[in-house]
Amino acid sequence: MAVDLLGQLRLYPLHEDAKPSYGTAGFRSRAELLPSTVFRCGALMALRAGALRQVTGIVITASHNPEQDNGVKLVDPSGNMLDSTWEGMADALCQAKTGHRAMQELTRIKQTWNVTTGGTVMLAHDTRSSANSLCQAASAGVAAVAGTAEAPLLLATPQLHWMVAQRNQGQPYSEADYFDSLLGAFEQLVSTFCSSASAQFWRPAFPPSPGKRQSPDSADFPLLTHLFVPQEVSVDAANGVGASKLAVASKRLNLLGLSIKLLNDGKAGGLNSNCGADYVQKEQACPSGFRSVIPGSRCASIDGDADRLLYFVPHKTRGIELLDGDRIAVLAATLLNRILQGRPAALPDSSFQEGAAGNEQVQMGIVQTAYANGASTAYVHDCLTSCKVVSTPTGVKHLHHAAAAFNIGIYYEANGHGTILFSPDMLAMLRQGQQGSWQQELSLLSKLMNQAVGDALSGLLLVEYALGRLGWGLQDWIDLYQDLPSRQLKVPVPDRSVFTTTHAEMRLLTPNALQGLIDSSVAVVEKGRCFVRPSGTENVVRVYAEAASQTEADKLANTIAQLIP
Ligand code: 16G
Ligand code: ZN
Repeated sequence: MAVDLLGQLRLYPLHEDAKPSYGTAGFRSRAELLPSTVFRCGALMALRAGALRQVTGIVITASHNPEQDNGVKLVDPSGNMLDSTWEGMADALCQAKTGHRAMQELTRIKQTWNVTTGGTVMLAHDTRSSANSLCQAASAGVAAVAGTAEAPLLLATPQLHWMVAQRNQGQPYSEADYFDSLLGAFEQLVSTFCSSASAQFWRPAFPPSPGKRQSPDSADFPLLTHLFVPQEVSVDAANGVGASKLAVASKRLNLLGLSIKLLNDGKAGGLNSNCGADYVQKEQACPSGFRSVIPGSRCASIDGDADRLLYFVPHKTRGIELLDGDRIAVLAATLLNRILQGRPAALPDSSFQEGAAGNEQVQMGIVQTAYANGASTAYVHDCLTSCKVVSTPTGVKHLHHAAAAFNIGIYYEANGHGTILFSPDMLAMLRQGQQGSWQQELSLLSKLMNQAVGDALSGLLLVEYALGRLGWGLQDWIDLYQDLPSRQLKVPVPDRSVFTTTHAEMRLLTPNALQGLIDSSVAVVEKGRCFVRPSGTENVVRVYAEAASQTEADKLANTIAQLIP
């Protein structure tokens, strides 16, 4: 039976206060403004599935935003975010003021892509109370263009991205398969490369450098540094969807000696309320619910939809030592570099040329954004010399694309969003590796790391494996470099679109003259760096400043914030 598309569009009218705009990661706003946007995204993603004859996906989530917000993340058949060539169409469709105009946009899309019928769309949602009604809107949108909406599942964002990618490659794609893939890879990595048998194997080849500092964890060096030492990690699950997913994983991880102590698991506190990765990073403070955690212990924090991960060490006061996304990228690069060089267990040592004797066939790169702490960039330049550093604008869609250009592309935003991509050529080469070889280790790491998008569970397993494999404690990781003090501010503006940027958002093109004023202020600050960029998720501009001291960084950020017209 033909569907009355116009009639359906009119059932989901654009709210008069809604101003939908496809931002850094899809549409996001207060939940009550979203039904029209979500309905239309349902239709759009069904048409994209129909046009490409593959499955697409939609996640109803507003990530680290408060509970009353919601949003929609659109998943391409590759498992990545919606191809940027469709963002303009998504905007035009969602901004159409009337059902009739929206219908015209859909007709235009159908004609451009020569598609008459929608395809299959997988749906997921986080723990927000608005999820049900918005999932219904998305399903109705899919059905309105004669597509097939699958039953919505409670999932972490990266799980759905993974499932869509697997399914379109003809691979097992259920949630159980997701856990099997990640946890199975972790189990195999630990048993093959961190067991006492493999420790014997590694020992003669990679003795510690004489006279170098040994970490507290490596007192029994060399044998024990290669064993997977039992660890406990206290994880702040942001009272979000990641809590139940981590609970599933932790049963299997316990057997390997990795014990996850779940806090902010959604049983008491509010979603992202004084907790979660965004809170921990922006406030540089311990999340709520961590009172019982012993100062100095190993902690991690994920966000409301479990695609961001940070590590931190609580101090005796409320303060923390933050190990952010930049640091996760550097840890990953160090591990991969040493695997490629066949010397995983060397101690942190900045005089050692990490990249010098690497496997030259393999091009490895780290992708950062303007927010990457200058000390992390300098460390990669100075000590990971075989690793190229590339900067892109903020947002996973930009980083992911840049990382895909390398054989091994590591991308992490400072806020903890990222993963490691292995190119198809690289994966083909790795498949030929024998049991216990570096190829097998990298191949298992490619299964551990979500290849579709940043994933907090993947990231946590990577960090734990890397530390175990290198024989490092948190302090070794912290000692790699010292972050430059920084300050972030946000300044509300009437219209953020007047702020345009270049050089991966590090410089302003407009408003005219503002960049010149920023340059003059930065020039007189020791190790000063500062940039201003419009947010892609809120109507504000963000100011980031870095300097040799916290006082100077604060002062620089405040000075620039006051220049914002
Ligand atoms: C979104 C992005 C995140 C980015 C942030 C920046 C994805 C999946 N998420 O959360 O990567 O760091 O926006 O927000 O791309 P902003 O533009 O408001 O500063
Ligand atoms: Zn998120």
